[in-house]
Amino acid sequence: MASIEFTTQSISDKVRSGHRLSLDEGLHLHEHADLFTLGKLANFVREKKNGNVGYYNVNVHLNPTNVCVYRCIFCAFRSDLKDPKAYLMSDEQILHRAKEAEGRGATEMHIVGGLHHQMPYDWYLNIVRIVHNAHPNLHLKAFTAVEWEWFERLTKRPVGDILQEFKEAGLGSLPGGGAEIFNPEVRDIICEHKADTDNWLRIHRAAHNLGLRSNATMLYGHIEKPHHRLEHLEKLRELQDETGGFQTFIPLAFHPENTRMQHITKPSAMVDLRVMAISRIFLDNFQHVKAYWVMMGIKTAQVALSFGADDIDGTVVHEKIYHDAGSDTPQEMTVTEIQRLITEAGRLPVERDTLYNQVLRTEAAPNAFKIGGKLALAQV
Ligand code: V47
Ligand code: SF4
Repeated sequence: MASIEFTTQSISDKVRSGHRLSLDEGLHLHEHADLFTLGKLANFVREKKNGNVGYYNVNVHLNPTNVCVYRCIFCAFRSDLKDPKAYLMSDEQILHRAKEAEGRGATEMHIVGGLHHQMPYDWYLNIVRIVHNAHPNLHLKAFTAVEWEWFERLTKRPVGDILQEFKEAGLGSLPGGGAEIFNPEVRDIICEHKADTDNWLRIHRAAHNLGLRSNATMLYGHIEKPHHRLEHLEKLRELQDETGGFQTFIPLAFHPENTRMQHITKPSAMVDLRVMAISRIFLDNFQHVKAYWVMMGIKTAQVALSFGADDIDGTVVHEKIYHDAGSDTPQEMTVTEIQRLITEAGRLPVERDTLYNQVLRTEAAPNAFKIGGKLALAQV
């Protein structure tokens, strides 16, 4: 076995002098550094990139159907076609949600769902088209790489063409879901059949090449091992070197309730913070790392703002994927609550739009907004 010629101290010095970590160095830190050393180092990187800002956004989720041809064993959201819990939203229901979103002052609608056995490609395209036509100021962050790959299968067309068609219909960017864990053996167990790692990366590359930004996620705390996490992060870092198109990385903790992996214990706050910190340190070419409070819980998300995260996502109305899997976080938080929890964590709350431009509002008309520019580090 090769001797290990680094220590936590030597790796920390490397990070502080702005150098990139190798996979082995990242793994060493993830497995051996004590939590506070890891946190301090992640906080160093976080403040270097984003100063004291804690970003949030005002968004709503739309999950147009829970019917899904796939059977990921970590998923509590999906339903069979004939299951009593199966649903499929009508155009009217979708438009009602979009109107409600705009009425609440949302800047973003996050659209993801199941791959319905019977719905054609045009049904998905129509969702983006009708919402965009009725509410052009709402940024549509829609469909994971798994869904885009499904659209390729439905149409037999290349994803570049499909993304272009959706872009013309009003698509704004891509969310980061569907990445799960890139290791093929683990992936085959937890989400057999759906878009594999090469396809997930290929689709994000195609989006970036069209000027569409996207996010990236990693599902942890199930059957993966720490080295699978580092391999996953390394693949994302490589693609980001190539395209620069990722905006935010979001580590997602596995929620076991109502899934086929119910026997697994949900990751502890310690694991959540460790994964958050190593992600921030390792992904040196990602500007943002998000502590998705719906998944982490509000209290851990607050601490995560000092363990690498600079963003806690949004007010998040109508979220189903985590709540079906037993998340006991509230269905939504008001802007005042979000601002309070960021301030309590010692950070400066800044509302952003999906593309990290500052959102400007007045107290007199809080549901109206203007989009400012990007924050310069000197301002924060
Ligand atoms: O891909 C599903 C995960 C993802 C469970 O881009 C689960 O801004 C834990 O990607 N326990 C979808 N995780 C959600 C997602 C996301 C969320 C917030 C923001 C953004 C963004 C993206 O949810 C799926 C899967 O990895 N997931 N079931 C579960 N039981
Ligand atoms: Fe379907 Fe997505 Fe659930 Fe997998 S995670 S079963 S693709 S809805």
